[in-house]
Amino acid sequence: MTELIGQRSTRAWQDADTAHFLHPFTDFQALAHKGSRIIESAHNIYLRDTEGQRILDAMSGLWCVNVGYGQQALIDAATQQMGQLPFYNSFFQTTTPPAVALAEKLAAITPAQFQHVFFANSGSEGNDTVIRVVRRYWDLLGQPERHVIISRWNGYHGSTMGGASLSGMTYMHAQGGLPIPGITHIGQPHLFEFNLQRRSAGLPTVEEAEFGQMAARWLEDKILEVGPDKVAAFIGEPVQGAGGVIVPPATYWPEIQRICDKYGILLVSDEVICGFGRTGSWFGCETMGTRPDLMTFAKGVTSGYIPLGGVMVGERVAKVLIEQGGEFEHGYTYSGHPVACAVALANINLMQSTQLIEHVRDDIGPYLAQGFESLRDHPLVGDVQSCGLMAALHLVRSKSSSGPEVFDPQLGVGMICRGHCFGNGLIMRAVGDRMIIAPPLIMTRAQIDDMMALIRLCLDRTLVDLRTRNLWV
Ligand code: PXG
Repeated sequence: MTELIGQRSTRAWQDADTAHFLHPFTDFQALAHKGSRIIESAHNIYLRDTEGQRILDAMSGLWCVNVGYGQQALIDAATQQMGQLPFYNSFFQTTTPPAVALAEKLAAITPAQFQHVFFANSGSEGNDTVIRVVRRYWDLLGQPERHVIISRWNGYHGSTMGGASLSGMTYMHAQGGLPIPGITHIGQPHLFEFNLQRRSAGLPTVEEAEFGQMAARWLEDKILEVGPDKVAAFIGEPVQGAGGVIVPPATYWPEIQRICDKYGILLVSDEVICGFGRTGSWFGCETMGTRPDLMTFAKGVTSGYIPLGGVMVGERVAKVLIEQGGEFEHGYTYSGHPVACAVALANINLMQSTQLIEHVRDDIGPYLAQGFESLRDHPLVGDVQSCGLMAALHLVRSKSSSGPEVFDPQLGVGMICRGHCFGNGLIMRAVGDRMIIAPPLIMTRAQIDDMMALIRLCLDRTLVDLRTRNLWV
């Protein structure tokens, strides 16, 4: 491999990177000025860059390397399948053993209503498939006017035209005339932000349980506004990932389920981040107690070793597509790619044989939650949330008795903190001033201890830095 790619200095890689590679979600000029960090290898939970620095990857690549780096079973599965059959399609009444075996395995590990899967290559493609499936379902039932899909502001569902439209990121919509028609958004169940707004409006704050119900009822308001006979589906992430690890109150999802049931609206759980153990169950909907009709997955299905995504189609929908649908005019060249499916199977088998879900649910999930709770005493930490192996802390300017006060977003305090993390060998993501992690599920308690110590160190350095810059009073 290194023979094909060749050895170069960090600088040489950076120059070629700038000359030819347009990175995703990147200000190209700013990156050209700064130069990329080049990640060369990885093992377990650690990355190594071309400068020889070891970095604790508390983001699992990008929310995906659930089993950690260097798992031989996944490498062997890919190698074996590459040799035997690197590719064949599943379009013209053909199939391949890895795709069939994975479909069967997914039917076994997902909630009982899921017996069928449609394969894609990413979460974005999975969510585009969701739009196609949902609209086809209502067409087949003779309700073609039921095309509106409700999503949430600050939810993330991908970057294709469909995925970005479902996403509630206004800065994405601003580029390219999005959302596409028939997609509308409601507020997110973000208690910290909601209460900040209440306080600044001079209104009393709201308790968590009450807020969960309130935020769910925004869905009912929207359904009534659009017209119940026009709404096809509601989509949401069990815990919002890219939006900043926003864990909804326990009262939120049961109320959402009740509202979907009341109006006969399809419930779509976007499990691209929450699936495959992240929340301490196989799927986030199990942690949150919902019964989705469709479930998007990607990332953790292969632990990111190779691209694969898809949609689990519940029997309510599958029955209609199969029995009444005729040909479904949708699919991707690589739907059911045999190498990706073989790696996914090895990944799921490894998760089962090592009882990785139980490890998160019973041991390190609660242990991480404890660690994060202990950060509440830090002067910069105004809020803490966690669920399974994902967690967030909100950086604040002060914590007076009347409630936390946030920094001016223009100051980029989250990015300053992220800089200290990078500098100290820790990958932690900043979403505004919310610092988030989603580390590999294989972490041991000792590794969590090391990570927590690093996080505290980086918070301390951030505080010193803010004082030096006169941003902390
Ligand atoms: N749904 C969810 C819930 C996601 O988190 C997608 C769909 C799209 O998946 P693909 O495979 O098309 O990227 C995602 C992806 C971030 C970040 O900055 C998060 C994602 C992707 C890129 C960046 O946290 N999540």
